[in-house]
Amino acid sequence: MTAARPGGGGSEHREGAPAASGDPGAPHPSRVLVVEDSPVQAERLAQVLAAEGFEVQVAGDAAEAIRRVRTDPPDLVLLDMILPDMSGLEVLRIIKARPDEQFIPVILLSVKADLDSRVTGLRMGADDFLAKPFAEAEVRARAGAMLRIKTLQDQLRTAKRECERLSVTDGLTGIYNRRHFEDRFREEFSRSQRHGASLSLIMLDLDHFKALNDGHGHPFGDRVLRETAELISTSIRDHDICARYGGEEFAIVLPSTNLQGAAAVAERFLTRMRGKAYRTGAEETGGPAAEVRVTASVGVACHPSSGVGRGAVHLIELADKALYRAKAEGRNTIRVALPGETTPDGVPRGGAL
Ligand code: GH3
Ligand code: MG
Ligand code: MG
Ligand code: MG
Repeated sequence: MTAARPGGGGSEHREGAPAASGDPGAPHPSRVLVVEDSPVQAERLAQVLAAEGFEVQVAGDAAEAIRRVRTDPPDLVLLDMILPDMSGLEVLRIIKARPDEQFIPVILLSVKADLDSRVTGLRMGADDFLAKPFAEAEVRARAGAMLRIKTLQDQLRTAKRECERLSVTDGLTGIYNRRHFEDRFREEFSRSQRHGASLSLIMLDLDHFKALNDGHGHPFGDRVLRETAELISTSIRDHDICARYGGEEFAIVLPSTNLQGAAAVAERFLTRMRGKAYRTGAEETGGPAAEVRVTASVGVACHPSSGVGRGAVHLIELADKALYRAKAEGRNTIRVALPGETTPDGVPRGGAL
């Protein structure tokens, strides 16, 4: 995933294609592509399927079938084995060679005696067969069964994608969580070592946040965390990674960015934060309305200019150390890591990476 926010990188797919006609909640009829060069056979199949409520398209050759599958994938393909321009098995291979795309079931149409082709077809990923000449009831039953399997496959795929998104997302703010930060940071650090490119890390910690919670209530504190996450993630590029590192602390990974560039990005966060006024009042505290400003302290470190000697963890230590200095030197400010700087105890807060 390459996006500043979880779920920001992938494209949406049509999911959960509905099954046969008569399905009460069905938003669209299922779309079936019949690939058959005999107009008589194609017409017969199309009629049977259309009578079931499916939206049927016919492709008379392999080239048209491949074009349709690529530009507007159907929910089911009925594929003749013998086509004028290419073998049906070759078309099957092309349809099934898209593992990241949606599942498209393929029913091969073959003459009963052609056992070898059937075995090869199954090995190549065909989902079912229909023997010519067709019995209409069998066409209906097999198409319906395949579409039921497709609906389940689509639901599974959607659920898997949602689980993946949740596993990398911080529940309160919607940005990446710490686990994802650690995975991506390690990857980006190795990449920067391999290619000799700069990699910067910004650690940002809200100032006096405990007092803010105590004075205005936790729901208000939560709102500040959400809006800070929003402010940061809308101030960075798509391939930067913004995560909630801990309670009121954020980590931002900036690939291909030097120390000066990262400090400029951090300055942008602080400027926007200083300009932002939160209104608080009756809903949060029961007290009179007030305007609250929230500031943050920031530490910035960069590989290789900060003198990172002990790998990715050292870069975190250095950004942390710079953040401590920003706190110690008045808060609401940025400090950059200095070459050779070490943490007092040499251990990053929050454990191992
Ligand atoms: P400093 O300027 O030194 O960083 O002071 P601070 O008060 O921000 O730091 P401290 O570590 O003392 O307090 C952090 C506070 O953040 C305490 C904790 O209750 C609060 N916090 C952590 N997670 C959440 C959360 O999810 N929601 C809310 N509302 N508060 C949180
Ligand atoms: Mg044919
Ligand atoms: Mg903190
Ligand atoms: Mg704090």
